[in-house]
Amino acid sequence: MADPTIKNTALSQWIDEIRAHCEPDCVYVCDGSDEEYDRLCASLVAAGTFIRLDEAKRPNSYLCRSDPGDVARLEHRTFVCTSNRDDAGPTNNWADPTEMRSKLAQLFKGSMRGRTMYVVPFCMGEPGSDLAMIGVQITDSAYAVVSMKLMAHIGRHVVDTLADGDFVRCLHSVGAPLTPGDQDAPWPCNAEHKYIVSFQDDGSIASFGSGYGGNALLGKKCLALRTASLKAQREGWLAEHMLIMGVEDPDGKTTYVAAAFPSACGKTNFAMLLPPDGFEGWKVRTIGDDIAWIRPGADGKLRAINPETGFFGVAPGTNEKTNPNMMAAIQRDTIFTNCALTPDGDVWWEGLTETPPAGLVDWRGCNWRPDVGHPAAHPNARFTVSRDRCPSIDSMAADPKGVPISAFIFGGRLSHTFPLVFQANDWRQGVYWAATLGSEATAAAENQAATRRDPFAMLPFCGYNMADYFAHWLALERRLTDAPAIFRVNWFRCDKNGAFLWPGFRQNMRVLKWIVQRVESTGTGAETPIGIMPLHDNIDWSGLDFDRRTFEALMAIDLEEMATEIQSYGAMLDRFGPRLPSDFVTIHRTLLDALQRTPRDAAAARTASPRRH
Ligand code: SAT
Ligand code: MN
Repeated sequence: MADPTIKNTALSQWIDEIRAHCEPDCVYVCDGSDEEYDRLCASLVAAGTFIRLDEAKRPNSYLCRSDPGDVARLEHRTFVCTSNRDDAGPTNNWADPTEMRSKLAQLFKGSMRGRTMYVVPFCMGEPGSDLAMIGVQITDSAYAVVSMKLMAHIGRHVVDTLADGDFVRCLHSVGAPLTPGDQDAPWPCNAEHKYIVSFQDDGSIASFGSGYGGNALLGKKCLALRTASLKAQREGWLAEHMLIMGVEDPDGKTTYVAAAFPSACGKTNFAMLLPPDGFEGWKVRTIGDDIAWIRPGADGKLRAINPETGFFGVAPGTNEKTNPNMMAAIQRDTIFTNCALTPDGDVWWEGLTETPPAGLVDWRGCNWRPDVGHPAAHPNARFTVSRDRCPSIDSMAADPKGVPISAFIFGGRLSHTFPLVFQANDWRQGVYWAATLGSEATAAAENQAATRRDPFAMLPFCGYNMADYFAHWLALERRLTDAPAIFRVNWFRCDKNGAFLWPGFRQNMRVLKWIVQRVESTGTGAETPIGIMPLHDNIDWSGLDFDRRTFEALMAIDLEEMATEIQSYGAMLDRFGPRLPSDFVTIHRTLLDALQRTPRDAAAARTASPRRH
């Protein structure tokens, strides 16, 4: 029966249709209130899914243990369905939409038996804003509902702002129906079938079989990246896998930058960076740590919002040194997933303290000792927390108009070849450096670690042909009077013995200051074929004794090595065939020519003028 309180006809029909197909015991439309959150968390405690943490140590917080077979976003089970295979492109897992719809119809049939079907209206971006996107997630996972509450605006009020408008249909089931008398699992999921699907023909999303992270919180990677990136391409804006931060100088002037890093590069830590000693008066403020929606304004400048309201961050490695702001944020009101439990009812993970406390229970619920041969927390253990808890949150974080973006930063984890930082010579070259971004699978002890190419850090998230995405980025420049400068950074360059040359973390502020100075036309650098690079004297070293020799090793470009590196991108570019914009091929060739023409000792020789190039 239609719910009379839901005025949007399309929504009430969709709810009825899904109820009839998935056969839940009951349907519940979420109001998004704190009271509802508390009630659902209490039901998750009763079900054995959540453990309430010690109220004094970690107020209003929970630990959740997932099924050991459901611990991460699943790229090989993620599909982009387009009628024309080429529209998904060679970097996506394509599936035929008709075949996928019929496969999923079978899987979803009766999949919610014995469970509550939650209807979660949600808004990515500020409700009522032109930039926002409204979705409705139907799910049989209460964990997904409470997580969505922290990550987005949810509840019935979102349906009111929707009026008769359209919304993104996001259907999710853990795929574990119950028959009467069945004992439910603490983390129900489907061991056999997992699908995370974007139907780009009608913009809907369906996810089956998993309850974890981006597989289940459908507003995140599915809607805010895969679905939104295609919408953005059609409408002339960008949906990016980027953090957004404001850098405030001692005079109170804030410069906003957006930055993309593949996973395991410390993106969240960078978004919450605490300036080091010697940078008194400088502040970094966080707008977002994962997703940016960026639009050209009438003034020809790009403005960005973070469509999320919370953080879903990786726990291992987070500590007072790497991210004190996040440590403060997760003091309370946090959901921890797959962390270890301490005997006094708190959480622990590798890297939190040097020595693990005694008596830990690991992420699978087993007693743990340091010699058991596996970590106590899962490497992809997470915390979910609202941005309101983060001390470094920017006052503009919820501003529906967004913040003006002055620079884009792209960074990978590369032990060799790439210097600490350089500024692309122009927008086109910057797009090239972003498109050829790569990251090594592990902290490389040797120079031969396998590098995964991850264009714009969007490999698993671009909802259409990546070649069209490159073209979209190239074309954007014409619509901007003030195109942001584009930078590449690499915190991970190693010496011959595999030791990191750069201390990273808070010290990255020195690089950020140079970037801000470049875009504010006060920073100086040296011209090289790959772009503009700071010399030792161009970096502010207050509070750090970083010698010239190490800096030179960190910044050195071996022209031959770089030319070989760029040649190696040919194979990746060839995969796109004729769809690759011809401009892109020109940029590739021009760069290669410039490298091959430059005399070996000429790199970093000329000093660039302190203005935007
Ligand atoms: O699980 S999420 O997709 O939200 C995070 C990630 O894996 O990048
Ligand atoms: Mn991410």
